[in-house]
Amino acid sequence: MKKEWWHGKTAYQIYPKSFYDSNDDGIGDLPGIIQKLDYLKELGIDLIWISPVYLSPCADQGYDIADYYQIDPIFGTMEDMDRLLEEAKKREIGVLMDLVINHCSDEHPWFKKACADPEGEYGKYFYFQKKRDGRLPCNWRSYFGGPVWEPVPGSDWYYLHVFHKKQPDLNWENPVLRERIYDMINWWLDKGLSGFRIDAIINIKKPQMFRDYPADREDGLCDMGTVLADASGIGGFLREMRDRTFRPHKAFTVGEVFNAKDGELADFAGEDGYFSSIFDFRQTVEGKSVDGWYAARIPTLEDYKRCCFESQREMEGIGFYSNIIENHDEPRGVSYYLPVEARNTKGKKLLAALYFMLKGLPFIYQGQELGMENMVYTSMDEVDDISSRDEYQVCLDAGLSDAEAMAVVNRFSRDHARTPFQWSGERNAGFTKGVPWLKVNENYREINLEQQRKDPGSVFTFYQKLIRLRKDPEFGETIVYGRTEPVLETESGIMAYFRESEGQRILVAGNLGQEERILEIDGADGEACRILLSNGENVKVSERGIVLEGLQVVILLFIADRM
Ligand code: TEU
Ligand code: CA
Repeated sequence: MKKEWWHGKTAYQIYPKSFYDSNDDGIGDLPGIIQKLDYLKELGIDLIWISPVYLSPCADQGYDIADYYQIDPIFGTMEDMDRLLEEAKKREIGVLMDLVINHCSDEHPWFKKACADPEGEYGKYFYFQKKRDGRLPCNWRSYFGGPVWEPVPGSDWYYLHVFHKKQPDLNWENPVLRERIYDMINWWLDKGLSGFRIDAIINIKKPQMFRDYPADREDGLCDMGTVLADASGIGGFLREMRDRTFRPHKAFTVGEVFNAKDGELADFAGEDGYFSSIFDFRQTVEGKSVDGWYAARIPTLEDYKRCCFESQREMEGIGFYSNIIENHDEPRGVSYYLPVEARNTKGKKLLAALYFMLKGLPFIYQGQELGMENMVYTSMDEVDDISSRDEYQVCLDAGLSDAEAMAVVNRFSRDHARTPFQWSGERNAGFTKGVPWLKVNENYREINLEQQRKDPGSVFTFYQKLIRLRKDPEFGETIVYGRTEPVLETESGIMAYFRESEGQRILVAGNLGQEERILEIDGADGEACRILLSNGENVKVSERGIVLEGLQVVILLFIADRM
């Protein structure tokens, strides 16, 4: 595999609004990120992805951009952004911004001009249609509920939005629009960004605009997943964008790609792919349902294991997935994948090691390194996220009681990940001296950085060690480039795999249950193995095998001349 500058990195997602507030208005900001760069360095991070900070009315927390060339005043100024790039560079940290180009905000000047004259120049930047025979052009359902068509006030035109109505879709079929996007991307890359995380990109290619698909709910609408499965030709757009922007800048790009079709993986993330990498969402979508959150099932650790191995196999020889256990759209990984009895420091480290050691580029979402957990919501008044609001309504429409609907929101809300970072045991978890824009999780007195930094047994310290392994001169190469070989794959309650390169093997073995387990693995005996990391008090490797306590994970280096 051709080596790339980013292969050995460890990435970190920052959700700026909730990271660190430098001026006590209750909202995290760019100067706040700058103040915490040394912290990220201490953790071992060398690439950060910053969720959107562009000018935005924040209908979808910045994923609705009103000006791609301005920083929203709640986050700071363009000077702050330049300073962030400079300070990050000094510390050898690369910065990725979020590229939201499927749609913009309805408050973007392009859209305002378009609404004033849907048939004019700017009208072609979007999708405008009129009703036909009294019906909307098609029956697609927006991701945030309701039809994708919204009337332009005071006219008989409708515009298309696959997300919220304040997020009109940009018309990628229009070459003029594409040029404006490429100009913008190059403008940012010229500033010294390392690249982008690319939002919702699969949506830029629509199938025929006037085609209805079979309704999958009583609202008569159909899921966008069905619609996109019928679209073809996205490659033309993505290749053009890559060649005009990312490639000449040697930028790293990671695509938010949910529905790549079978056999298209290399097109998206191979050596000559549209992107450097794409996120592995197999475990994220496992158990989800077109009916909505209320019908979704939370994956078990067994499901999690199966998903990881499937993805590792699928990507082998093609490229690098970007691996996650959570992001700003998901509940906290430890609250989601771990069963209740495993939601403790030991279980959190188990999950950390199992995902982090997989082949690919690991992304840590802010607070994950502390083992931050889900909130407990008792009323919708405490919930901000538009997707949670929509899904709550879907629950009620499906006949669930308020209490049942709240339970669903508690399982899946995007706000779980968006609560302020827990820096310390001080008021508001040390995130702000003002009033935080979103409630801080009450558990900040037990779970916070200040305390974990001092504790050699903390989740934070464990993540630091995991990150260091990736950079180890002796075996880091194997962790970055080695093949993944599942072992004891059919044994339930165990997730174990080798990372193998020439002359070196590293075993990652985790006990997903509470009872002691003994793993018989060829070549594993006390002398032939070196313990690189474990979350247990003692690691017993003997002729009998590897003894794992409940929830124990071990990372063992098999010494070459004994193999
Ligand atoms: O998400 C795209 C997306 O398709 C899913 O995340 C999903 O629709 C959503 O989480 C429903 O709960 C990206 C961003 O990550 C997300 O924050 C934005 O809301 C969305 O795009 C629109 O820009
Ligand atoms: Ca602030």
